Order: sequence, then structure tokens, then C-alpha cells
Amino acid sequence: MSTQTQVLEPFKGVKKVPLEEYFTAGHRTCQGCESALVMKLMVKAAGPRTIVLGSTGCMYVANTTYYSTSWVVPWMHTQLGSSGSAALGTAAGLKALMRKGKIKEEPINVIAFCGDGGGADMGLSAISAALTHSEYNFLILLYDNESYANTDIQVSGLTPWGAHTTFSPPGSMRRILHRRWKKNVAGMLAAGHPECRYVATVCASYAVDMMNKVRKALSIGGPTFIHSIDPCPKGWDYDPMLSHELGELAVLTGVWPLYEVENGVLKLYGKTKAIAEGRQKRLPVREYLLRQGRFAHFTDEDIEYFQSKIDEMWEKWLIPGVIPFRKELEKELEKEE
Ligand SMILES: Cc1ncc(C[n+]2csc(CCOP(=O)(O)OP(=O)(O)O)c2C)c(N)n1
Ligand code: SF4
Ligand SMILES: [Mg+2]
Repeated sequence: MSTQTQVLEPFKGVKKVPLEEYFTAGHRTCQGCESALVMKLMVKAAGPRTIVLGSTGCMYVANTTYYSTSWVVPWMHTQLGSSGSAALGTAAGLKALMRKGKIKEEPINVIAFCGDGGGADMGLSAISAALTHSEYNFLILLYDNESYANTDIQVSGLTPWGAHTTFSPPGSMRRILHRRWKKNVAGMLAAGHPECRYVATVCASYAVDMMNKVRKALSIGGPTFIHSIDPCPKGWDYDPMLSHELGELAVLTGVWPLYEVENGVLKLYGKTKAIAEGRQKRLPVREYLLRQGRFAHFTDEDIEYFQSKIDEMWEKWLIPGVIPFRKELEKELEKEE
């Protein structure tokens, strides 16, 4: 049974993308900030009948400095861990107002964004709860700059292994202070939330694909979730002109697999699909890591360890880079070897 709420055809190429902006001048993000680009593309894909809710973080603080904002659509700040609650409450409120005849019945997009700190650490339970409510339509978009960036680059549950942050500076006694592997948030949410209609990972370096995933999430009906990887010149420590290239390298090295799960069916897409099907070679992670100052302290051994973890994700997981479970049979075969 289709629960589609509106028709938002995918943009067929960059020339079909409308010129109108709903996130425009007036923000104060760093030069080369990919999270700001994600905001711009996200709301461009959604169009003017959209309410955006945002939890505390760079995309709140830098975009709504007193008396100036870059948002053209209605926008509301929500507490750091509350993007899930804000999305659900707003969608429920709109539905009630329409049912009571207080506002016109029409599709109004509800998008709540959160950072990796707000979404993947503090607000994970609220997002999880929201994704169980199939009767409401909304999108939660997690913009992942891989640190608590707004408060000066602290480690989050999504900071990559070994990265230099203000909480994990490399020192002479211990070169690698951050020794936890990044959580797989989109995979976890897709696997555990059967009511969630749509989950996708995106990268703004592939802008049209990214906007089309937002359009699909907003029209499929029910709760949806998108996780975007966002190069951050300040936190990742690189020249701002490299943002686009670093996004591409995250995908081409296999560090960031692009996939969507639509009504429980998983599809790899874009360059990730090409790599998985053997049409494109996966690049060594070295090319991605060594362009960023946060990994400048890595020795060859550290790079090899990082590479081995990415290889494991691609070669041993049930779905490359997405589902960590392994088949019983494979484990048995390994024991015999
Ligand atoms: C409950 C609570 N704790 C701490 C803070 C301070 N704080 C504001 S923004 C922020 C960082 C949020 O990180 P993230 O969600 O990753 O967004 P980013 O700043 O990276 O864009 C923190 C810790 C807060 N606003 N609320
Ligand atoms: S610190 Fe990073 S996420 Fe924050 S505004 Fe600067 S580039 Fe963007
Ligand atoms: Mg962050």
C-alpha cells in the first residue's frame, strides 16, 4: 500500500534544479563548510512549503546570529538532543491543525536536522522513538562533521578512530588517544526501525543525488532519516577549497558508503554501487586521511589499521559497508582455515 504524501519528482541533472534559494546569505559558517551546503541543498530540494527545525550546533549558532538569519522558510531552534521530539511534535501539531480545519490541508515538509553530537550521541533515543511513529510525516537529517564542532571540536561517537580533536590531542606518551570506531548510525536505525519508511546516507559532493534522496524522504510518507557526511575545514584541518574533493574521497575510499533503504529494501547507489559491483576500484584510505591535519600524526601502522577496518567492512560484512552481521557459514569456514 502506497503512503506517498506528495509528488516530488527527482531532479534529472543539475540543470533541472530550481534557482530559488531558501537558505541564503547571512550565515556565518566557516569558508568551505559542507554542513552549510547541506542545509542549502536540503531546503532547495524540499521547496518553500517547509518548516525546518534545528538542534544546537554550528548549523544553529552560525545561521541565526541575532537579527540575521539565512533561513527563508520558517525555522525553529530545538534543544541539542531533541531533533527527534521536535520533528514528531511539529508533524503531529500540523496534522491536528489540519484535522480541526484550522489550517488548509496540504503537504507541509517537516525537516529536523541535528549534528553528530546532538543526533548520534545525545538525541539518539528521541530519534529512535520518533522513527516508530508511522502516522506522521517528517525527515530527520543528521549532518555529520564528525565532532562537536560548535564548541571547538570535541570527540563525538562519530569521530573517526585516531582523529586529533581538542579532547584527543596526540602526545608523546600516547599518539592515538581516540580509540573507538565510528558508530554506524544509519545502519542501526534502518535495521531496528521497521516503521521507518526510508533511510539514506548522502554526501553533498554528489549534490543532485543528495537532493533527490531528500525529495524521496519527503514524499514517501511516514518517518524518514538521512545521514550526511560533511567535511569541516576547521575540525578536519584542511584548506577550505578541498571540501568537495574530501567528500568525494570519503566515498571513493569506501569510508562512507552511499546507500538507501526504502521500505526495508536496501540499495547501494552512485560510486559505492560501482565499487561493490567491481566497475570502479576502491581507493586506498591513505589518500583521504593524509589530506587532513587531524590525521597528520598517523604513522604507516595507523594507516594500515584504518585500511584494515575499512577492508573488513567491505569484504566481511553481510552488505559491504552497511550491515556488520556475518553469515554463520562464513564463520565456520574461517574456523576450518
Ligand atoms: C544539553 C546541552 N549540552 C551542551 C551544550 C553545548 N553545546 C552547544 S553546541 C554543542 C556541539 C554540538 O555538536 P554537534 O551536534 O555535532 O553539532 P556541530 O556543533 O558539530 O555542528 C554543544 C556541546 C548544549 N547546547 N546543550
Ligand atoms: S566548524 Fe566546521 S561545521 Fe562548524 S561552521 Fe566551521 S566548517 Fe562548518
Ligand atoms: Mg558535529
